[in-house]
This record gives sequence, C-alpha cells and structure tokens, in this order.
Amino acid sequence: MKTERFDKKLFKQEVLNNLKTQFRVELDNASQQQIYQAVAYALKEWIIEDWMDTQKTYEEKDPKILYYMSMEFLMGRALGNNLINMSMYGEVKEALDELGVDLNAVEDQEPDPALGNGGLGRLAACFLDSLATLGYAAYGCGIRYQYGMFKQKIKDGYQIEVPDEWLKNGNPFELKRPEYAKEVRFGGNIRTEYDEATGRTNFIQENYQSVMAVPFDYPIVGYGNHIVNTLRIWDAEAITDFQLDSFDKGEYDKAVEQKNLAKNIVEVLYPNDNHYEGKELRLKQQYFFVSASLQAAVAKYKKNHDDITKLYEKMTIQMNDTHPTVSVAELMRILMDEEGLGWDEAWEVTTKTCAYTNHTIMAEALEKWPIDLFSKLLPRVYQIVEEIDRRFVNKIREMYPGNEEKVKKMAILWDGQVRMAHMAIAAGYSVNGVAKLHTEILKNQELKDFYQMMPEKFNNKTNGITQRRFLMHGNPLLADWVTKKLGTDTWATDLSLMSGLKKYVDDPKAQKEFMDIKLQNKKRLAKYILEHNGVEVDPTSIFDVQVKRLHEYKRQLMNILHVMYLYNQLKKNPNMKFYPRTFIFGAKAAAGYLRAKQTIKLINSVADKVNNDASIKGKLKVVFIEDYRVSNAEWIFAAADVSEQISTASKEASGTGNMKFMLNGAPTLGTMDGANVEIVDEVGAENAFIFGMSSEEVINYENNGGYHPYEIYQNDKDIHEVLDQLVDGTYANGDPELYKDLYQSLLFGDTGSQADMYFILKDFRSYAEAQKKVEEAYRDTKGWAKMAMTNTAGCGKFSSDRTIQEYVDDIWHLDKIR
Ligand code: 26W
Repeated sequence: MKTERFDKKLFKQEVLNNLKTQFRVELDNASQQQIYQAVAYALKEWIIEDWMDTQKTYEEKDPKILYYMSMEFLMGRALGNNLINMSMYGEVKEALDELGVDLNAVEDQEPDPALGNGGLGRLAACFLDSLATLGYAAYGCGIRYQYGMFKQKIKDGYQIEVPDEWLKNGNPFELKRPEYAKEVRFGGNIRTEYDEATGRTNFIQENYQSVMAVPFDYPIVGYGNHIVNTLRIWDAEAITDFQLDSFDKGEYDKAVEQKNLAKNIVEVLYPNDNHYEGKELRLKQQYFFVSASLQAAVAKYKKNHDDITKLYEKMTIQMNDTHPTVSVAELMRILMDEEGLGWDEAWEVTTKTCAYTNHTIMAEALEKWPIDLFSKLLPRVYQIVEEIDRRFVNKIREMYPGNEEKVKKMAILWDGQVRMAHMAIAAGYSVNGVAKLHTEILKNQELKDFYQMMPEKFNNKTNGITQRRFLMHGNPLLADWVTKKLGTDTWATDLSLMSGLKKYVDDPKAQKEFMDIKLQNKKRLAKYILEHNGVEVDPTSIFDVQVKRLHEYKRQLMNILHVMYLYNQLKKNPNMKFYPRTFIFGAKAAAGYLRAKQTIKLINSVADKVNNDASIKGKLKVVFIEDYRVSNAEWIFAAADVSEQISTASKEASGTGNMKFMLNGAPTLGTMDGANVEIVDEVGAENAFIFGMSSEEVINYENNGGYHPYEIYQNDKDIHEVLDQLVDGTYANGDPELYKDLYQSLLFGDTGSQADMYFILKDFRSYAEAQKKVEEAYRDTKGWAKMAMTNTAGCGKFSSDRTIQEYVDDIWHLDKIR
C-alpha cells in the first residue's frame, strides 16, 4: 500500500474508503469522529509497512533490546505526532483541505491517551519518541488501563473526577496480539518437590488464580527515519476452562473470581502522584505487567539464542521508579524455575540486566509493601525476595561488621515490609537520578548508605523532552521561524543547533518576529480559555503559567496567596503601577488528596472574585484551566510568558514542564530545584528569575528544626492579611471554615506534621520580589524579547534525544540501527 513518497490521491481515496467500509457513510454525512477514525486508519496503512520492516531489520541484525518497564505512559494524541514524525503533516493537511476537512478539527477528535499521572509517565512517552528517532531497538512495557487518568471537571470551583473512557470508540492505532498472550499467576501455595533426575528442587505453585495477559501493540514512529518501535501494553482476560454454569460450587466460585480478577486488574490507573497507598490491586497490576513482559522478553530471546546465561548481552531492563521493581525477583524466578539456572548464575544475569531510575525523594512516595500482602499474593516471588534480602544483609554485615544500624537502614525486608527501592538498588547495575541536584541529594542524603556501599552504580541522567511534540506540533509558528532563522530543520533531531539563534537575540527584527509569534499563540490560548472557561483574558497581558500536578511541594498555594496579595495591593491603590497580568493554573489533584483539592477550590474562588471586580479594570485575571492534559499543554507552553517552577528546593526531582516552557521562550520564575538549576546554567542567572531558599537551607531546617512560620505571620502585615483572608470568608462567601485547613497547615501544622512543611511563608517575600522583577523586565520590551529568545536558544541540552543518548552510552549500550 505504501509508496516511498506520499501519494495524496491514494491517501484521499483511502480515507473515503475507510468511511465506507468502517461506517457505511459518505464524507458528507460522516461525523467528525468517523472522519478521525478513517484518517487514522489510512495513516496506519503507511505506518504498518515501516513497522514490519523495522521488526524484520531487528530480527536480522539482532541488536540488544531495551525493555522500558513503566506503570505509566502518558502518550498524548498520536495522529498529529505520527504525521509529524513521518514528515506527512503538511501533505495530509493539504489532502484533507481538498476534501473540505480541517486536520486540526480531526486531531481534536482523538481522545488523549492518558495512561499516566504526570512527570514520570510523560517522560516515558518522550523517551519512546527519542528511542525510535535515534534508531534503538526498544519496547515500552506497560498496562492497557481501561480508564486512564480521570477527566477533570470544575463544578462550583471544585474538582470533579469523571472516568476517562479513552477506548470507547476503539483505538485505530492499536494492534491486538493474542499470539503473544502469557499466563500470570497469583496466590496459592508453593509445594517443593525434589527431582531425582536433575538433582534439583522444583517449586510448584498450587491453588493459584491466574489471568491471561494479552498484549496490544502501539507503533512508536521515529522522526524521519522509517523506524517504528513498539509500545506493548497488556490487557487481562479471564482464563476459564470451566463453565460459568458449572454445578460444582468450587469450580464456579473460582471461575467467577478469575473473571473478576481479570476485569479488575487493568480497570484503572491509580491517580496518585508521588503518594504511595498499599493497595493490593496495585501490587497485582505491577506483577501482572512485569511478569507478562518478562516472559515475553525471555521467550523472544530464546527464539534466536541458546545460552540463557548471556541474556544480558541482548536485553536490558530499565525500571521506571519502584513501580516495576518486582522485575528483579520475577526475572530470578523465570531464570531459576523455568530455565533451570542455579541461584548464582541467575543472580549474575539479573544483576547485569536490571537498572533502576529514581524519580522522587518524597518520603510518602516510597513503595513498601506489607510482607503479609506481598507473600500471600506472590508466594514464590516472595521466597526469592527473602533470599535476595538474606544475601544482601550478609553483604552489609561483611562490609560493616558489627554495624546493625546499617542493616536496619538498608535491608530489603524490614519492619514487616518489602522495601522495593532497596531491592532495586541491591540488584540493579545502575541507579540514576533525573537531574544533577536530585542525584546529588540521592547520593548524599536519601540513599547515602547505598551510595557509600556501591558508589559505582550511581549516576545522573538529567531528564529531557521531545521537541517534535512540544515545538513542531505544539508551536508550528515558532518551529517554522526557527527553521528559517537557522536555515535548516535539522534541529528536529539535534536540538543543540538551537544555540544558532543566539546571534539574533539583539536583532530588533528577529525580536519583533519572535514576540509576534508569542502573541499569536497567546491569542490562540485566549480563545481556548474563552471557549472553555468563559473568561476573557487580554493577550497583551503577561501570561504567567503554572501547570503541573497539584501537590503541596509544588506550592500552587504560594502562587495563589501571592495573587491574593497583589489583589489587596491593587484594591488599596487602584492607580499603582501594575502591568496587566493573567495568572494561569492547570492541575489535577489525586482524588483523595483533600488539601490539594482545597487549593483548587481556593484558586477558583480567587479567580471568581478577581475576574469580576470591575474596580481593578481587568488588570489582574486568574484562570484555572479545566482538565490539564497533554493536548492542551502543547498550546499552553506555546503561549506562556512566565514559567512558574516554584517547588520547595530539594523536592522536585527534575521537572520537565520547565524545559517545555523554556523551549517555547518562557523564562523560568523558580527556585534552585531539580532541573531549574541546569536551566539557569544554560541561560545564565540574568535570563531567569530565581528566588527562595536553597536545597541545603531547606534540608538544614528539616534536619535541625528552627523554622517558625507563625513569627513570619506576626511580623509581616501583608502575609498576615492574606492568611487572615483564608478564614474571614473573603473568598468563601463568608464561610470561615472552607479554607481553615489550609490556614492551619501553614501556621500550626497538624498531628504528625510541621507547620508550613513546604516553607511557603519563608519564601513568600523573595517570591514576591522576584515577581516584581518579572514585571519590570516585561516592561522593557526589547529586554524581554532578548530574554525569551535566549531561553529558546539555550534549550539544546534538554532534548530527550540527549538524555536517551546518555542512557545508551553509560547504561544500556544499545546498538544503533540505521
Ligand atoms: C506509588 C505512588 C507514586 C506514583 C507516582 C509514587 C511516585 C510517582 C512518580 C515517581 C511521581 C513522578 O511523576 N515524579 C516526577 O518524575 C518526573 C520525571 O522524572 C520528574 O521530572 C518530577 O520532578 C518528578 O516529580
């Protein structure tokens, strides 16, 4: 079907054909959704050819394969991205224009595949894009959740969670692969049996329940290279070799249980970000996709190789945070129980195969499974964990004789829990953080003991983002401008070329062009906001944006308190010097995270009041964008003037939104946290607005105490006023209770937690000052243009292509395919 060159006539024909064969409609009476499906299926025909060729090449060349194991892949829409990566976007747009169809409207019909929460899931998606683009053989391995990240509705200012039925209309891009289905077993007991013939002990799982894991493959299209990799996500089906109407009660119960297990296991993505809840179903999900993926990977290896002890030469496993770290024990199980290796051999293979990435230092994010639960659900795997722990503890004692403190701090099994990170570090051949500062904190604080014991394992891989989605697709005007200025479009695969823009930062004509594009993008977003929020915003005001998951450490609360402070000033002094400002928020709160939800309500209440107060003449607007997700994020980044990256220093491992803003020409207003530090390294402190405590200062307070927010409240009358407004009904229709918890948390803390744990009051003044500097800088039109352009020009380092190349060079050692 595919011709080397795009054939417009053929493409149009296919779209029309698909409408007929799929829906029995002509173009004229097809719905937008039907047209989307028809276009996507037409595109798939082109992709399939490359997909098959790629897989054939892999078969022939036998490269080492990466398995990127992740509970989350926050992919975002595929249609536009695939068109861009296949260099077909313009031509398909033209073809559709000729049919009287608007490609943008068609793209808008695709549900956002949102099989992820936030940073970690979106990073996985960017990595897949870069792996295919750079020509490395890789599988993403995950779960095909029936419901992805919930859709957020705002009602009366409150967040309402609505199920995300992303598969409702089917998914044109996916391919079911029942031929690769794998059985996954849970529970029961382990019977040991001595095998005279082999002289080995066999471990036999009995009375277990099982599900069939059935993979669905998604094409991951590389940019401009005809390479198509695979995201393999697993669905669950019941194994019922008995009848549901069986008269045998035991069989009947079991059949029903297994049906329920299959249904429940892939039902929904846990919407928690950075917060662990010891839910049994979550552990089931983890083992389910890990076991299926590893069984498939080992089977694939064995098809072409005889020596299982050389497995690590042909595959490597990257564990995306602790969520898939049961991989370590499961690989041991497969190697020993199914492939017949002894412990030492299996351990050697496993420890040369598995590597671990840490994405957070938040204590509440650490996964520690109760031993009870773990051992009941995964009896054989647990035996293996026990043995891994026993040997690891021996090693600790060997290295630190008599130092039981070390054992307590580092053992895998401790205090009735399985500490997943400890197992990953003990077994992994690489342990990496996701930004320089984060890795240093891991080495010197959080994982200090492990670092001292095994320093060779630790390394940093600063995160990155794909410029294909976040510039080419999200900001086509700027993308074209960059190409014109650089005289080449090869920045698409080599973002370091952006530094070539530096020579234009003082050029008045280039400055004007750049800021005109920003204005166009702000108008596009203003239109979206009007349509979705009913709020009119001024595209010439400063668009000051904070979009990310809602979490206390990210300090959206500090941002909105500062807005309240500005509003107080404006009210008292309506003629004060004030550059019009639009504060834009977008954030989902985990469904059970009350304080986060109160913060959303507060933002919306402030928005309500401020936006409707005629006395401030529209100088200040606040917008909460409903249902922040990958698709609207692309527009938001493109339209931002200011990038709010204001986490308490040391808490944000890296951040990746910060890089997307930078790419799109928005300077960072932030703390010296995560990758902000490296952004400042690249652009220079004069092209960012940095404020607040350093990570050392924060950690010092945390370790030694001495922080008293109440004193700040007493001594700073502006802060005092703002905090009092939380409990005097100003933003709560007179209800003093509504924000009482927020107020209390800042001044008094609650049981078990410090007051103002994230140092909002401590950093407030320096934040307000930095905000003042933003305003001054923005008044200087030329200076601002220069600063914005310097950010775009300086973003080269933050391509996920660079990140992936570093993983390949230092950790994975993959073979490049051409
Ligand atoms: C078990 C609950 C849970 C769920 C998600 C714990 C932890 C997570 C993730 C690790 C949270 C996450 O997305 N972390 C983010 O990872 C990004 C990619 O490395 C970083 O840029 C962010 O700073 C980090 O918060």
